[in-house]
Amino acid sequence: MPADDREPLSEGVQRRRLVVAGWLSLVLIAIAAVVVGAVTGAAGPSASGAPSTTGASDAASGSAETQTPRPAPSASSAPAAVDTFDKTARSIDDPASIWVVVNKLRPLNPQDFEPDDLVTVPVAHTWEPLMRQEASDAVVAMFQAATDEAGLYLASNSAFRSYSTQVDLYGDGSDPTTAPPGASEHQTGLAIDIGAENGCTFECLETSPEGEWLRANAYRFGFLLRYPADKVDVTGYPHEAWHYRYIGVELATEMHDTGFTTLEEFFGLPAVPLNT
Ligand code: DAL
Ligand code: ZN
Repeated sequence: MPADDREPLSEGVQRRRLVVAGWLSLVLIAIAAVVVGAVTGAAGPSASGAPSTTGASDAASGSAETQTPRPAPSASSAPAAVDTFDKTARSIDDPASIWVVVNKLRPLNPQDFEPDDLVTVPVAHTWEPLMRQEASDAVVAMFQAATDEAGLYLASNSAFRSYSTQVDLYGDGSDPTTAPPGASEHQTGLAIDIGAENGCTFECLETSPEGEWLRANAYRFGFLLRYPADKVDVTGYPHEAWHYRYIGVELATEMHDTGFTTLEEFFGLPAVPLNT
């Protein structure tokens, strides 16, 4: 049938059709709004894990965004531990500094340096020990702790040595465990050769309970085993299980905690080969 032959719709039918069309439009708009809302919500900051810059106000408002569970932060986004230790806090060149680094490449300046606060260390000994006051106090505390904590009795075999004493000891330089005059830590008043009161001295410390206790605990009192067995080509000396150097609790603890065993490596200084 030709289109213009169709019977014209009554007004009532036209109104009903308009009403139905209107409702259909409203339903479609509502569905579209729901879909758009869902899509934009999924891509929002809370779902992406991006930190909110207004966390406090979000929490206060109790918005849907803050109620959405946030993913746990990944391991890679966790803040790294920051070591704030200041390696420049004290001089490593000044012979009066407890951080002074002395080795065959770094002799004392002046060569005949002598500390001005030497005291007698009140501990068991073979040769009367002199050390700087701060180091002496630390030795006393450490020896006492060895007794209290482990029933061990430590003794001093050598502490401060003057330049002229080191000249006598060094002789023709044939002993690889004796530093050249002017390059010995003993001259700083901060070094001590430790043994046991029972007569176990020097190499005996490598296997004795006293040596074992010192290796594990000396850092707590500010001391460092200065010439470790595995660092002879860093320190320039064979293993000396008896030679401890006072560097203060702060530095000793930092080196212990970060795994550094020589001052040369900790401060980034040139290694000293054994035959230097
Ligand atoms: N035994 C150490 C290296 C000194 O003589 O200072
Ligand atoms: Zn020594």
